[in-house]
Amino acid sequence: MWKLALFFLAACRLPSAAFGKVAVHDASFIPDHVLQVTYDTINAGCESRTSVLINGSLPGPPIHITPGSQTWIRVYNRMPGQNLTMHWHGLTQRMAPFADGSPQASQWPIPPGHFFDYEILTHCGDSGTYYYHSHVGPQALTASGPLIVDDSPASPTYHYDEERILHFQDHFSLSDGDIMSSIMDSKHRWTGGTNGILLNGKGVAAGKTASAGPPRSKGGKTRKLVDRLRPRGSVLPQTHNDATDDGAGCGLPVIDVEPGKAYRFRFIGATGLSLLTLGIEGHDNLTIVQVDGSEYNVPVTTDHLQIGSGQRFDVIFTAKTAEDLAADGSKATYFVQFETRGQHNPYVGYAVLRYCPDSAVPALPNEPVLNLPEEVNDWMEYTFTPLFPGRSKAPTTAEVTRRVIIDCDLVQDPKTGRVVWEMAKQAWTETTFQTPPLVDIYLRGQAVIPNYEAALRNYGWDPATGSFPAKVGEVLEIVLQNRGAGVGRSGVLDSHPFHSHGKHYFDVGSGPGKYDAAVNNAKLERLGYKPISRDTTMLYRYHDAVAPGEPDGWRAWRVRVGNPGVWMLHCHLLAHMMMGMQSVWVVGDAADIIKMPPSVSANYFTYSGNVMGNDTNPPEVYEFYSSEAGGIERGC
Ligand SMILES: [Cu+2]
Repeated sequence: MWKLALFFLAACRLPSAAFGKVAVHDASFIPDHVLQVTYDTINAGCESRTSVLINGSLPGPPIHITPGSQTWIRVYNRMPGQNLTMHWHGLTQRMAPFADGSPQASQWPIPPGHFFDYEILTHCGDSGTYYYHSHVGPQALTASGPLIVDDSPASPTYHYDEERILHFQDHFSLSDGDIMSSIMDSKHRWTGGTNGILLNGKGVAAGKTASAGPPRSKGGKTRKLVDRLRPRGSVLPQTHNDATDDGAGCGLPVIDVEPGKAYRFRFIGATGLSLLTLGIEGHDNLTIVQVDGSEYNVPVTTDHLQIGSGQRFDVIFTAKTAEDLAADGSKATYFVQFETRGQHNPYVGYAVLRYCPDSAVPALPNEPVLNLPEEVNDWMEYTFTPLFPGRSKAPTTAEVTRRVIIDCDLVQDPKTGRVVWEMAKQAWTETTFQTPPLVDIYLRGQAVIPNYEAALRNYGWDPATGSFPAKVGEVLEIVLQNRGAGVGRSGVLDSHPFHSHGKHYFDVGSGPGKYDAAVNNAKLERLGYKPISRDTTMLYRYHDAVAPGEPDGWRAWRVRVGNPGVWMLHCHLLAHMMMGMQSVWVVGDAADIIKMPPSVSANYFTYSGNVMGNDTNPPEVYEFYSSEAGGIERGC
């Protein structure tokens, strides 16, 4: 009851002009998209696996939205015994921080049998490639799908004929539950790495062959589930069934192209573990035009890509002409080769780039067709730079007002005996906070904003709340730094794709050893390098091991703090996240955060209640304030 009373207090403080229309989010509300999340058996990588699925498919259906628009996506949790959230990876949820999808940070997770209506508000500059995924436990291994903010038809940045989505996911033979228990076990038995890489839900796991896959499932459970759950009008990513296709995710994925056409390939690194290096046989013309959505870079042409978990690359690819193909022995298919890096058991996978839809899909090659580089640490460092420098204002060295060094340590928790990953001496998991800070701030206001002064004395985070405060307007330099592991005094190092919610940062480089601001600044000056904004970049491993606690390897970001809300900054490897490699940032004061269009609903404030709705019991009618009038750019 007190919570409800406080809710009304908080709501009443809000200027009514901040709200747009009031929508009632009951069963009568018609969202723009519906995602149904289930835990079900699906055939993938030539194995049968029980997985968290979105609309019954792997990956989930692509969602296309337009820039400068408001979109409502209803997410149902139809899994028994598992919580759920959905995160819109890479999209700045600046106008709807309550809908960022981070469990125990921006929202209570969605309990079984409930739904949450997520609001997505795009700006004109948001066109690009994103994806959505669960943010709970290991669910994002399989529960992800492409999220595309289309170009504005009036002013496309590039002209091309067609698009293809290339959505990469890890395939584990172990179940989610086994992965969880091995990671969270006090002995921390490592799961042994990925068993395969799926492209648009298809692939061949290590040791499997396409022909050994399970029987066609047209009449089976999976296919029926897909038919039942797929929303009307949704389409699956554009790979196509092929001769080796058994209809169940086993076989070589095929990307169909036509001679002479220009394509936009949208590469999505939706892996939960793997860093991939990939190339296309006979084609060295991969022209990268956009990285991590939203900002176009000066085009860079390469013969191979490197995609970490959470990263996206948009590539303009001009297919060979009919004459080119004739000169190449009338070849109609070329292999796409992708390889994992940094794992004990490397995996080499293939897809087929096919020029003629009638052509047979070749068998798996016995030998790799490409000789892809082993080295990963220098790929495209200090290279991507904004295509529209006038729109992109990376902070200069002189503008930085505060530097936060986040040391990354693998240590044994003395209390639990568990092996944990710490960021700045804190391991944060979904169980660290009792109440999601954003919910708490709506309920209790400034009293629960982290103490800035205390944070300055404690590695950047406030010991009382556990979160990192940041003031709107300050210019942060955030340095993520590896240190030799303390566990067993081993000094081992690992690599981490670091991802930030809330606002893209400018990536100002990386290197071995300990971060030295003066040296990196001199390098930026010498190169005349203009950084580009990103949301996921790699902290690399430069050595297998160093002395325990010794810094070795850094990644530096700069950001003008804005977008009040509660945002996560974390490693994107699911195992590392579950082991604590996450941090929660509170941007702005309570007044900044609460005055953001909040979509306040009583159901947002309680977990055991209805979160944002309940479709198992009679639907409750509740008011849902849309942030429509909150400054969104309309109709780009
Ligand atoms: Cu990591």
